[in-house]
Amino acid sequence: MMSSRIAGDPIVDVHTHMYPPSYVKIMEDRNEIPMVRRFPGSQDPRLILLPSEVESMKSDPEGKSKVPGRPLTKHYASLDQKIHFMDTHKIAISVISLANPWFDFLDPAEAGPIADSVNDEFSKMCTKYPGRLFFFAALPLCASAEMIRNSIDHALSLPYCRGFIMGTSGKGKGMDDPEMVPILQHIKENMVFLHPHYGLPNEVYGPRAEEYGHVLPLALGFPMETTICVARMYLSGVFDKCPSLRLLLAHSGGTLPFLAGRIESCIVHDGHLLKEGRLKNRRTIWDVLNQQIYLDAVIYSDVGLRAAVLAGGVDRVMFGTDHPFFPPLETDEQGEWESVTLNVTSVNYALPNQQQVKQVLGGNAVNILKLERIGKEIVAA
Ligand code: 5CU
Repeated sequence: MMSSRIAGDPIVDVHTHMYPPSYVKIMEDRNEIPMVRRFPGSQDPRLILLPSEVESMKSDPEGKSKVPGRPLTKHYASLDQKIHFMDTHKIAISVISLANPWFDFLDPAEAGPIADSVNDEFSKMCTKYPGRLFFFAALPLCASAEMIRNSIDHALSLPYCRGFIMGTSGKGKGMDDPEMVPILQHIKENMVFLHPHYGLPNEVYGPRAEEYGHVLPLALGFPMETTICVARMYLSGVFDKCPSLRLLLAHSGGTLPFLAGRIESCIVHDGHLLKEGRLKNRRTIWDVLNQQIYLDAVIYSDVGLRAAVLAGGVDRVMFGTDHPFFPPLETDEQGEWESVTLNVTSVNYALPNQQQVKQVLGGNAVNILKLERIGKEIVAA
């Protein structure tokens, strides 16, 4: 593969999802989350994904008072629509990834071949737009270790693969499970994009949760899930056992930039860790943030973005959109999305100069994910 220069100052989206048609078909054939279902009162089929959505399905299975989930518009599965979205927002390059919950729910015996075939579908999409699309592959984490290793090797043989997306549940016991260590070691220095799906137990949202739509699980459950996952990885020593691991955290690290100091303080004041000798010669959570962690810029405010940059370093934060989630509700979905412009504005507002703005909007992603390495010249939009 030869190296080429990317023209101009491209905007790069590192957090942008798709459900390819074959994956939508899997969800259509299911009657548990994740699933796609039609309801009499809704024009589009509905995509029902989150554990918190199960409660409303239980109390109103026919969706008579409130249709559950979100509309499955063509933004989720259509490549033309992805390119239209990119063009509308002047995004030169997208690193696309399967959205949650990946292959976590599949029968372990089937998960390997399905994952390889979905990753091949992603690869083909990238081939149609050389240089504009790359992808993070998804892994059959519910399958055997051998199958997972084979899928890692398969994905890495695909030219536009730039790493892996995975949820916080690992092989079912979380990312601090010792069985995840050889898997993360096998991934080597390729990026792992860690993304939430499971949120927090429904009870924490209280008995009136259904009145509040998706706000609590998405605004609070997702970020806390990511934060807890990374804290567990840190406390179990995953970052030391996998020194080449590079972790890109969704939603600017959940609440990690804000809570890292508190995590550190709880560690150094913990008698149990002291007695076990685990406080000696350790890297702090700040060290790990600056050495092995990258953050996306999907945080929707300059305050959050500043925290991400202060915690991670300006050269480790990368722009994202979370498309096709967070579409505009009252304006045309084919036009500009407020969720995207808010993230662009936050980057511009939070950073002191244009050099840093360009880094976060695209330059960092090009360098970190080696997006210049394709077989031909890339012409930025
Ligand atoms: O709106 C949602 O449910 C989601 C989701 O499931 N995954 C995601 O990445 N963003 C929003």
